[in-house]
Amino acid sequence: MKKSTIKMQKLDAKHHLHPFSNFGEFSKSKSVHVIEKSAGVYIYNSEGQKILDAMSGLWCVNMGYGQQSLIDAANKQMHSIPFYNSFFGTTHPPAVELSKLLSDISPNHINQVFFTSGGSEANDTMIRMVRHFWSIQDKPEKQIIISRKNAYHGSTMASASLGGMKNMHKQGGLPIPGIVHISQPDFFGACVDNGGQIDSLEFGLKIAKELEYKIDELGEDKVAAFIAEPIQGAGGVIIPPESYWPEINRICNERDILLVVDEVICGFGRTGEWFGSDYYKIKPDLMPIAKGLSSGYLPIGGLMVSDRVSDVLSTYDDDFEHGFTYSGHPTCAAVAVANIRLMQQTNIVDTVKTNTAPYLASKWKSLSEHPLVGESRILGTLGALEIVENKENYKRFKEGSKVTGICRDYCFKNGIVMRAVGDKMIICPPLVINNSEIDELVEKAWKCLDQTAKEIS
Ligand code: PXG
Repeated sequence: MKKSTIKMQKLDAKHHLHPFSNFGEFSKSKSVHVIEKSAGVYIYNSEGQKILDAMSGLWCVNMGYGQQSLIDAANKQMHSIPFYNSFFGTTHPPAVELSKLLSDISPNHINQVFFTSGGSEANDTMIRMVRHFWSIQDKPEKQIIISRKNAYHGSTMASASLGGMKNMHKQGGLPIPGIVHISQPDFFGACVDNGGQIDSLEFGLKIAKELEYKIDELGEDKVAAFIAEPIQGAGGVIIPPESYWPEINRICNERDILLVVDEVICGFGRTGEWFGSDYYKIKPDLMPIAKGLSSGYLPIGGLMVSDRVSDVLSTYDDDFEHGFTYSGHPTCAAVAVANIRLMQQTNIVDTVKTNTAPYLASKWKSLSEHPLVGESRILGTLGALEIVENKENYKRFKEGSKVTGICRDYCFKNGIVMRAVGDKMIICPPLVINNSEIDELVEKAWKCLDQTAKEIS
């Protein structure tokens, strides 16, 4: 290993606290991967190894690495005005242009955006805005937000409370009051619990109806909103059965609650449509966005607001007491503008729909023939493999057997990044991945599965 790599690893272990990491273990291990360079769908570590990034950084580098127009946009904006705020009656051209572009590409009834630095802040903003929305209408008791188990909506106190991750709730006294969780539409998980295949459409309906029962139980006059990701990402790429979203739509239409569709992962082309809401024909009242908005080149997020909500908010004759220093940060906004323009110019969303997603699906599905794979599922460019001990009866490996951790380590060795989430291996490659890179991705995934199977046998 190069001396410079070892030095970097030592310094990192000593001074850098990493997100979602075991601090004690990390500071001792000194084996962190140092990522130095990138191009297209590849990253390069400090040893010069070329690695196919099948996770788009962290579900965000949708347009791939090294896009010159994004780099130029940041450079140009830094020269004119790198930062100015959008408080106290000021704005700047990139924030104006980005708001307009977002209104153009989002569903017709959504025409405004409140900017944040990322998805967590977008979801915190959502909670305050939703409660304010009801309060303005003399319904201050409509406070509760219904979310789902195993959802991920961020890491701040409020967004981690919205999320349904048990391990996160264990730390820091979460969830905060006024947030309740119902089941996730985890079809494969239900097959595992059942020891065999169940009917997916019936299952989707059953899980969706939990929302209706929960609203009845709590009282419609107490419930402010329901939040969900179109496809759960960090929870393990949980693609709901086809019956799920139409039923959720029906329930939200019939009840007086707001529907919040968290587009932080599913937005910006992931499903072969601009938003997951377009794919599933959902009509959101609010849409948190981030990640793919700037292809992750600079941190920016936002809360997209429908006419229904903004019409009410604008009747309030005082301030909405909320905002961040970096709301609408000019340089971040300029990069997001360049990113969306590039997406439009290259017609990437259509390419995903007509070529990338179908080709990736055909290849990814072939992995279900591997002895370790109980299911391979994919929608757009979001894919998961369910790793099982026995495919016939949906039997999982014993808890703590770390099979997916072993597979993830082989991925790095073989020059590919995939994520291990519980019993799942997941992917979310850049939208710009081409067919031969998809071939490489799937060949490497097969090889890693083989090596894992050999090691555990
Ligand atoms: N909503 C969703 C659906 C997300 O996936 C957030 C909100 C929060 O965004 P910020 O920008 O505040 O991180 C996310 C973030 C993982 C992982 O382990 C996923 C996310 C973040 C970090 C790790 O898969 N998603």
